[in-house]
Amino acid sequence: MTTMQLSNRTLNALPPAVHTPRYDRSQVQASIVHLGVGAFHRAHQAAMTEAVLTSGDLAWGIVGAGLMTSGTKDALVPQDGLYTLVERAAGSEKTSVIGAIVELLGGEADLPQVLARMCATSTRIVSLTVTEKGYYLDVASGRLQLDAPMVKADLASPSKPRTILGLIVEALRVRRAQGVAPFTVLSCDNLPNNGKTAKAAVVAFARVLDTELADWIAANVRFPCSMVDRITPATTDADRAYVADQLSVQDAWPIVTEEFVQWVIEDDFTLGRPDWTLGGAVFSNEIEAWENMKLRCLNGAHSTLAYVGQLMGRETVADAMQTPQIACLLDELWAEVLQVLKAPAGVDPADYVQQLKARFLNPALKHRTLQIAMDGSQKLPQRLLATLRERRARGLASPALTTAIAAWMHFVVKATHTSGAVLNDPLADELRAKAGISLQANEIVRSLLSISKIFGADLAMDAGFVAALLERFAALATDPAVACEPSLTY
Ligand code: CS2
Repeated sequence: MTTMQLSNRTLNALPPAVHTPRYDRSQVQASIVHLGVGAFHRAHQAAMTEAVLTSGDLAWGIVGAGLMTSGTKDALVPQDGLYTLVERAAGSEKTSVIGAIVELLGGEADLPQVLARMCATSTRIVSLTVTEKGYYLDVASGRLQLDAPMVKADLASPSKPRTILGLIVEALRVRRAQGVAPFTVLSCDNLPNNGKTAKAAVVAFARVLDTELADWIAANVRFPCSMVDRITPATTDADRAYVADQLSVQDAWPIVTEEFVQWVIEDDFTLGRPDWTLGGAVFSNEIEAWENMKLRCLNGAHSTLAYVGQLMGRETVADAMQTPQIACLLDELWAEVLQVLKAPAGVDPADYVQQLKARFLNPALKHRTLQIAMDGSQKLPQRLLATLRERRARGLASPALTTAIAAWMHFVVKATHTSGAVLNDPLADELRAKAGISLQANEIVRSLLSISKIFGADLAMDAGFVAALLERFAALATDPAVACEPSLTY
């Protein structure tokens, strides 16, 4: 096994089939600060930005910042920010070394530097992949979580922020005071209207501190919405070994992703933006329709696969898809979604779903159901409950969506009652308390359904839905495979 490490110095030693940066990295200007430099960002926005740099426009380098940990920084600084991106289709793959991230910051110790970078005149865009929970909003009500410890701490010492809200508001305050134009805030998280959501969170946070600043942000800072899509499983040691073998150099943190990539962005940037169309992005004013289609068809099906897959012992998405009963359940779920979906103009959602099936079946991606199962409390509302509500409003039954919600409940119950199990969710304590109140299915379901932060108040009061959910929960307990079969109720 090789001991040489990927870096600017070893780029020339890579096999010719590997694509490497063909521009002068020393000339790249860092103008994008990205908060949340995880696998998804590196497979998606950074790869799109690489295409811009490759075209010769060197104005758009990325400063990649990890807020919670320094993991990415520790892995990539010795590699001059370089990493390998393997794009895998079912029978082929492309391997590239990405050079778009020109500076890395990470962990608490670097937060003052992250803030300084955000305040710098050279910074034109602050982009975000911080997952649903990073916005500190109650998903059901959209209210800022003023009682969240991190939010409280940032409000108590705004000049030493640790959340994205604190960082963005402080950086904008400083820029405004210094007469520097505000950067554009570009959310790349899986939230409906993610730009509007980010704006609501930032403005609400600022309002607690300084009403005038909040009004100024609301009037002057742009928060374009964007729909992001690329299935990117967490990197495994097997991926690392594979890449080392292919490259004949070590890469501490390569990324393995699918061939498919999609980014639809609202074109609303105050200080310019890269021509991301060079990487395949599309600028559009129809983001809401794109986002809803993606959240409900892709992410809704993903969460369903994750919880049902976990119940049936399926470790990966591709394994779960190979299970006929689960495949049937998904077909039924997609039928429920498409019946009420408003697709973007010119897009046939049935084709979109066909494409999704192929993507989920991709055997070259080892996407673990447990990875997708995390943070369910933050994901259910926009992925499953939004469609459910639209169907209820039209008087339509939703057996597949209801099965998915019941499967999530089983997942929570299992995590509560299995010793040593970890429930990875910001509401874990509350979920465990609710799921642990009783051993009676009926009480457990009602107790979980009473969490209004997830379910609002309406669903628990809908007798028809509660009865259907209880029935689905019981059916899954008896035999998940049978419970997944089409219900033929509509
Ligand atoms: C997944 C997403 O982990 C999850 O919840 O559903 O990360 C999904 O892979 C991406 O949104 C695909 O674009």
